[in-house]
Amino acid sequence: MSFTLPSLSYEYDGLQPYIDAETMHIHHTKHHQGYVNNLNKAIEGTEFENMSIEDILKNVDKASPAIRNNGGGHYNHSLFWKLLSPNGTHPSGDALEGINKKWSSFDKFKEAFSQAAATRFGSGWAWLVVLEDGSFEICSTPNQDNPIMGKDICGVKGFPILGIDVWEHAYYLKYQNRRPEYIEAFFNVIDWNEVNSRLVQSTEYFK
Ligand code: MN3
Repeated sequence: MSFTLPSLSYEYDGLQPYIDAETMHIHHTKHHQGYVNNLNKAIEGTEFENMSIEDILKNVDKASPAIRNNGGGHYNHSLFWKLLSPNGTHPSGDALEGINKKWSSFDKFKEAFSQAAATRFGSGWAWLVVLEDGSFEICSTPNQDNPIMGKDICGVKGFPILGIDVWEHAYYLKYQNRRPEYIEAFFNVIDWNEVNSRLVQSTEYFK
């Protein structure tokens, strides 16, 4: 089995003015495609060859650095594209309920999430995760690591329902060193229906 680059459900210029077309084009066709190609090479002839991408990440402690980095890269970006939409929505449903329960308001959540994303040193991701008991946490990971890789990765073992890529390749053409502006813009293109749908998927993950 080999992994393939998922297509986007919107055009490269669909997220403008918040995320520019050139960044989206390079990010998808060069960066993500690179993770896919390198992952396929790295798993060839190994015990990971026929595993799902989730299973690869869950067993990452047994994997080579190439599998970890490129497997994480493939999973994270596949997730990221689906969380974005030209028609960004307002937080709603069970996701909003979980956010209010933990942070008492959406604004407080947004502040905490933005802080985690802004202060991740170097390249990485910030996440909103749901834990096995249904409660929410925010955490961040370096490189292409992901919360489903294990508890020691993110401080908690949770299933990511929202994530933001804070590698410079995700924002540098438009925002240069102004990562906080990119994080603020990101909130305009989140598809909260997808966040809610991942929340539903999380029950399957914890089974
Ligand atoms: Mn990226």
